[in-house]
Amino acid sequence: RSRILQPASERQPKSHPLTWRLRDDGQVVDLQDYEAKEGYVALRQVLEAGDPQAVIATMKEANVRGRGGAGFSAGLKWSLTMQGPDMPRGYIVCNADEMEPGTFKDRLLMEQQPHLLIEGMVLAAFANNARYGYIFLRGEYVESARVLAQALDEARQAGWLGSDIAGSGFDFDIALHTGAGRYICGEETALLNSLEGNRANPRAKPPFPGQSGAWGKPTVVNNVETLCNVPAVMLRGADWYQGLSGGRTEDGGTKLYGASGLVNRPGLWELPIGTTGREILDLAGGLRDGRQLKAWLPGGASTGFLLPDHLDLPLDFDTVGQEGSRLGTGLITVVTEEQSMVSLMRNLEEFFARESCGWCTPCRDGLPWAVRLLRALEQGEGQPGDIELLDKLAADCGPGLTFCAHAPGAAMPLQTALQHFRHEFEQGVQRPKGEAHADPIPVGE
Ligand code: L3W
Repeated sequence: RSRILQPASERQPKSHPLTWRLRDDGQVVDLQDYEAKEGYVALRQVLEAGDPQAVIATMKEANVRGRGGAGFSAGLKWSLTMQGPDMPRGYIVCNADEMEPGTFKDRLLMEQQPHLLIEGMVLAAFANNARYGYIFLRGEYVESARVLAQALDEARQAGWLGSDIAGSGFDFDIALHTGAGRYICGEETALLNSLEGNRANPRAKPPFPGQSGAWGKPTVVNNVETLCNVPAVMLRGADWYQGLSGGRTEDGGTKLYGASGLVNRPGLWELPIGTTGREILDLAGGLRDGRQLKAWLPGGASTGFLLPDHLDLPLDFDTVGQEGSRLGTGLITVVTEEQSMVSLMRNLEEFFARESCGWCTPCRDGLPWAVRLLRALEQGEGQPGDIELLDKLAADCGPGLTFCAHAPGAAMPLQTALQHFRHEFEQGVQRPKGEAHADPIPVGE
């Protein structure tokens, strides 16, 4: 089991909401450990106060933005659920279907801090008048499943889940649901269809899940990391949370940032939101064997390529968005000078094409077409017009043209690769058969 989410370094001071309760030995924080470090104190206080609207107000004030990648305000989302005496009690769904390439933050949180997630979900349930919760967990995360199942039992036995939680009269329980290995299940409405036992096609929005979600009831869907921020926000307040970013950006709190690819120490660190790519790559020990950085993805495959010139930008939701990319999951993938952008894009688009649910034409037909063109360019067998066709296929997958963000997510790295590294694609046109680019490093299959 990976232990790269480490506590107690000078960069992870005790104030950090996600990591300060971690054990030094990297083992699971069980109920006893968790309670010894103010675990479930926030929940007890909130239940005693008995004011769900106050919880939502604090979340809004703290401006906790969705850590799954989109950055939508969690407090605002909670305030939009259909509530009231005539409404059925709905659901809290934790999106733990972590499958974004290069992303492993939610796995480490669940493997090491399961009670943090459980407490966050009960707090969310209280704020949103939910009766049941589901953790929709990526099926391959067998260690997370084992740890979570044990923690759910512990919480139930201690009275933090079930009927009349902490004597408050509030009832809430959580079921662990494992997925079957489809990236599209991380899209919230496809996730809900899958949870209901249907094919995982995304649904049209609106209605948003808060209005009509699982089984037609009001449903809040939040990412693991988002929910794990809730206990500390409730314990220490909105001003404290805002202050954690140290004025680097208008967003509050910390973020799990990481790096993978050809870096010396791939890893994951909790840092003030707005930390720069340069600081993160420094923590990762720089690039391996003195390689030079050519480009980087700030947060998974469905973000746009940034350049070395962007390394000093604060990595927050809005700044990265202004640079033609998006923060995404905050786990950086580096691309070095020796790597072929055409091979890399062929690899990424194969992933996106394979994971398309097939519901919308630009995604179902456009992505495999893009893969065929990229394979030809990679082999130096591209035809004149192929690059313009790639431009068009990517544009046809743009925002608003498909049911969900899968196709726009596939288009963004392709469009930015074509924008910044067009010459590499041009090299693949009309080359003598079988002659590939100079020394491309295989990207992996
Ligand atoms: C109520 C409105 N709710 C928006 C809610 C919406 C959803 C959230 C974000 O994610 C992202 C992509 C990549 N009333 C609302 C509303 N909402 N308007 O806000 O919505 P949206 O549409 O901006 O994005 P999305 O389709 O939920 C797509 C990011 O995902 N991505 C993928 C990451 C993958 C993982 C993983 O594997 N764990 O996180 C990578 O970049 O940024 O923007 O809840 O209902 N008017």
